[in-house]
Amino acid sequence: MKEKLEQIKQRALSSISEAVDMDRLNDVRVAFLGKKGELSRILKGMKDVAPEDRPKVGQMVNEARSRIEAELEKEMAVIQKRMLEEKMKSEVIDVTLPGIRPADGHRHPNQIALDDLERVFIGMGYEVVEGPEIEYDRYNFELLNIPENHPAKDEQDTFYITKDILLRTQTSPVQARVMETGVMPVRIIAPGRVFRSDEVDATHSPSFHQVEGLVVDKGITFADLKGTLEQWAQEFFGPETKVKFRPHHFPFTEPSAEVDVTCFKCGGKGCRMCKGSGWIEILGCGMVHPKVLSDCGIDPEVYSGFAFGIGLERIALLKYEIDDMRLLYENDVRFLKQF
Ligand code: 2U9
Repeated sequence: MKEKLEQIKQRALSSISEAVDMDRLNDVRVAFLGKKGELSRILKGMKDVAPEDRPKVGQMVNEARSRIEAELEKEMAVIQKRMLEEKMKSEVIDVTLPGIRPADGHRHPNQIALDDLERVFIGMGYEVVEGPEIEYDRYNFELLNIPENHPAKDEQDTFYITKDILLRTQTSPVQARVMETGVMPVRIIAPGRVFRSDEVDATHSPSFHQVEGLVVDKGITFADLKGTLEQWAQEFFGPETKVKFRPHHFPFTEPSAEVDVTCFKCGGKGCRMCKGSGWIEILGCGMVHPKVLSDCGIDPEVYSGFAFGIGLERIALLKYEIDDMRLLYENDVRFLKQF
């Protein structure tokens, strides 16, 4: 029996030393120590052993089991260590390899022009305010001195949702809402998308962007308007830029003007860009109509203000010398990333 046990032990130890991974090691455990394993079989055959020899045989089986278990543990630790080393080797990261660079986006020419414009006005103490694209007729037209039956309200020009709700045709309702709060003084610019029922061509789109400005305080005059717009034009188009105010009409401002700047391409000499005139029309402006002030709850005897409106696409097309507005909406990155 002693030899048989010794032989089992030797076979177990050599199987353990030959095992290459945890699965093989487990097979060895089952084969020698399992319920139906070789040592259990010896114990089951104990009935054939003489009673006086049984304690001795039991002790020998236990010794063999302890030795095999200890060897299994030792080998298990060796295999685990080796597996960990292999895993670390295979997962090694070469930190010197160049990273995978995510594709860069690019600011849209409209956004570049808007950022440049906002920077100048923020520098002059203006706040940027936004408002809803779906508006009430009251804010888009009534409060801006555009009453019922005014031609600007024509269904041909305006996208009506109901009789009283529409897609805003200008960003002026944002300023009307600010004035209505009654918090003075007001010094804001309102950039945003506007909608007019237009056919698409090189200079028109049913959806475009405006940046409107509004200043309301005690003692604001046309001189403040002229100085402000001249300052903006020189920072935006270049320090040599001159501005020219031509009389015009808007329902929400009185007096009103259109503003030209000296052509930033030829400096005013006349070229293809300015169609030989030396001047480029850039925006509309005026002193806020007293009726607009009073309808928005501001006393025109105490306060006065100026307002202006700039077509964002118009200045982006001019500044980047793009000759077709449709290019701004096609989102072809090859075009957009040139600016
Ligand atoms: C309030 C009072 C007055 C905003 C103004 C213009 C002149 C103007 C055009 C520019 C290019 C429209 O997109 S465009 O075709 N706008 O010429 N806008 S004054 O006047 C306001 C605004 C709000 C409460």
